[in-house]
Amino acid sequence: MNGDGPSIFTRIINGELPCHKVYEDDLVFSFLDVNPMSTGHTLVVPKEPAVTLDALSEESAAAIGRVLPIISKAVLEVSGATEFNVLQNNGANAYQSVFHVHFHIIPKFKDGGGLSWPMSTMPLDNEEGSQIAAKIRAVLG
Ligand code: DGP
Repeated sequence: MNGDGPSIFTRIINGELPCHKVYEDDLVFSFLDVNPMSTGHTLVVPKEPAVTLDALSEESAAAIGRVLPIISKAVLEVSGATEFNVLQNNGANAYQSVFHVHFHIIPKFKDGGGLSWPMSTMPLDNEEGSQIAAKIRAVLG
């Protein structure tokens, strides 16, 4: 749920809306993206309707983690790609448009087809890095 009733992905999972399904188990559902960035662009979605990854249960996260490599391998075999990106957006400002956790598997082709990546060339400041890493370690316990 995201405040406006079930997400579009929950409705797909429930069979209320059509999709090109590629995989399903008790906790995970996977289907082709309706606006593919390249041939074979596939979404892997927990059935649990968490909005963002940080809100997902460990059980669903483990289930997703188990199948991501397996589905990726199948997508590569079918698309003919040997390289791919796994992308996961959280929050509108981070380019999330469907507010139900999902992972994109996006085959990358030599001709440029697939995801473009705006790589940073700004080096991490060593002192700032030490402080941030220490704070994250403290939160993780
Ligand atoms: P994101 O920006 O990370 O929230 O990506 C959402 C993706 O979901 C986007 O690539 C398009 C896809 N999508 C949105 N609505 C539908 C739908 O109804 N069916 C399918 N198959 N994909 C959808």
